[in-house]
Amino acid sequence: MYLSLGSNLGDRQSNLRNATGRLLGLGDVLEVSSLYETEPVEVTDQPWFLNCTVAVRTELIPREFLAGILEIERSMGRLRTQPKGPRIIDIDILLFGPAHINTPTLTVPHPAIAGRRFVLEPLAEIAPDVKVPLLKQTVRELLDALPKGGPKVKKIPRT
Ligand code: PH2
Ligand code: MG
Ligand code: MG
Repeated sequence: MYLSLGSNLGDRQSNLRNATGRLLGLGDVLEVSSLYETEPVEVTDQPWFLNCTVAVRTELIPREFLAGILEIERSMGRLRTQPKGPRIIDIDILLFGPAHINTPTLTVPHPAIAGRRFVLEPLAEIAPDVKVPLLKQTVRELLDALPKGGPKVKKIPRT
């Protein structure tokens, strides 16, 4: 299963590292992408984000896993003020194996995956050949299909 993590408040890098550590309480963290400095999309009047993606193996079912990530967000002090606005930490489920999920609280594959370079670039680093259910394209194909010149995404070299 693949997650997107984002932060644009406080020490963004520590927030991503902290959240990744806490995910160990929900399953095995198999892989973490590089960090990417990304221009905000949708709500553009907010600080730039750091984003990354994470591969996790879990025995939890999606509803339990979602409860776990919401609890991580809450325990890290996330306040829900403005939708899509600034946040200490956001953890989104992108893909959950081959599952299609459509409930009022969870949609998988993530409905915005195909349009977001800040998701597809870090995901292509760890899972380029994974097929996205419903869209029937791989992550690499979706990334290659994005228009050039959209919101900026800059990979931060690992040190
Ligand atoms: N998350 C959003 C809205 N806009 N922009 C970037 N660059 N990165 C994000 O993680 C992000 C965003 C809503 O979750
Ligand atoms: Mg999000
Ligand atoms: Mg979210």
